Amino acid sequence: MQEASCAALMLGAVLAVLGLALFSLWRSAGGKLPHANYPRSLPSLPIVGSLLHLSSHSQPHLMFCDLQKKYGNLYSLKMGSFYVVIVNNHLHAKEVLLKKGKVFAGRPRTVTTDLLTRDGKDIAFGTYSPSWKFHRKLVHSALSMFGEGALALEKIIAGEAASMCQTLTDFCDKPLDMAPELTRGATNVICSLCFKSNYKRGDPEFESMLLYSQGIVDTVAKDSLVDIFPWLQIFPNKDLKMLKKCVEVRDALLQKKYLEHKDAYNDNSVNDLIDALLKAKLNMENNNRSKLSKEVGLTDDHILMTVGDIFGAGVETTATVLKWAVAYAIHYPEVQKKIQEEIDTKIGFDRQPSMSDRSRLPYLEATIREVLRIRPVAPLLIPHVAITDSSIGEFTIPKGARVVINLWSIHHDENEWENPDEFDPNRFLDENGNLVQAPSPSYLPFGAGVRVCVGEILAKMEIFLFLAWIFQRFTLEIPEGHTLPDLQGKFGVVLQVAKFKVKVKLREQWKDIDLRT
Ligand code: STR
Repeated sequence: MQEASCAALMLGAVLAVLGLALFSLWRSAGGKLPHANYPRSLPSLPIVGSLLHLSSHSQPHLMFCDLQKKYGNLYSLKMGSFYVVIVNNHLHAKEVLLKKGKVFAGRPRTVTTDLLTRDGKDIAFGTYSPSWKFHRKLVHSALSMFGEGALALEKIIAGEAASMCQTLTDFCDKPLDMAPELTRGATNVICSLCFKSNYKRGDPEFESMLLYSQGIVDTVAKDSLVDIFPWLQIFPNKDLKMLKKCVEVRDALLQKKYLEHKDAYNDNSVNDLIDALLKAKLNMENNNRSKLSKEVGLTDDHILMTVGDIFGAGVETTATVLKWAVAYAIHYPEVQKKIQEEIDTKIGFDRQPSMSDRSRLPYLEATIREVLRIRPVAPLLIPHVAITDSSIGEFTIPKGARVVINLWSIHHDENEWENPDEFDPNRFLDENGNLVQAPSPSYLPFGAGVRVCVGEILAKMEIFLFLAWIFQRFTLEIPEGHTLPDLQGKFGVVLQVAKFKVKVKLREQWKDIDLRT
């Protein structure tokens, strides 16, 4: 009798284990729990997923915004075999980024980002792990040490603004593509912070950097087919070839800077981001904590990739916002005029703008906020991944789901913004012309939570100072015979601005002043 019940028990246990194994196999193959409330899904087919239902639009942020009409503001689809949830509403976005920030702090691995970051050894595209947390903390403290709040940083930005204004003066009244100048300004600021060096106009290293950076922006992390179907790598692929080439050039440049820093390293003089990362690495190794150092991955690769991130992000994001700001200033001469009037009365012509003027120039600040609203730098942020089974609102989200925050929808939500497609800095001001803290909670230009942009403060300082310097001296117009800049934008890892020419006019008040003095 006892034997029989023992056997039954054993059989029960075996069946339970088998059941559990089968269940987890079925779940990992995309099986769904019977009573769970999953987000509404676009139709999908085996292998291709929902791709056939997505092909009509070339711009994913606009397409995902449109799809709300049919599927509501939280829906799912399949990119090949990957389950993706699209979030178009600020309440859900905040639940993902803030309330459940750690649960959704994962990142997907893709062919292109793996190539760029040596399999996720960076901060932006690396998934959530002890090593990621450690690196992010390091960068955060290094950035606040050399940047934010430090007078030195303001000096660096002002120096670059002065050099930019000098070039613009030299090219006054002729059709000029301002993009390379704006990019050089942003590059030199981040170069000073990362490497303590900078580039003169036309420097070949700078020109090659412009090229490789553009190549990376054009090809990385935009859910191209090879990211959705990694097996496509076996076929010749133009984009992938270009990305590999660009990454090679970038890596050689980073490696050179890194070795120079390693050779010249001195514990008592930590001057830039590389020094700070090297110091952390050496400290760890000297204290015989190499086991820890292995665990948190403070390898040469990690340092290089982290610097590559900060450098790439510092250049591409700031330059993009500046280009959008210039494009909108040309489209809206009345906005430009108001910015200039504010600068003229609050600063005048006897001195240059400084960070302490920020609170005195609410209209400029409101314009910057409006630019970041209407053309967010990263309209889909970077995709998040659910680290465990979780939920968003009343919907079940399975572990491994990719969660895309559609910042475009959030910044163009008609329930939150009046005429969201209209460019209007006044929406950030009250009736007395003072900045309103937050006209709508539906505004997240830098993301939020554990993955919030590490460079937010630096970016805001740069954008404010560069624009204040430019508009104090110049009026920007369309050159005769040219059309207005295209405001549509081209989707990529940043929302790119199409090339356009500007006529830079030196304002009357500056005509007799030689900027070189
Ligand atoms: C730009 C090109 C480059 O050389 C290196 C990088 C890595 C970091 C990326 C950057 C890119 C584009 C903008 C990103 C940034 C990390 C954070 C930033 C994606 C690809 C944004 O989220 C907008």
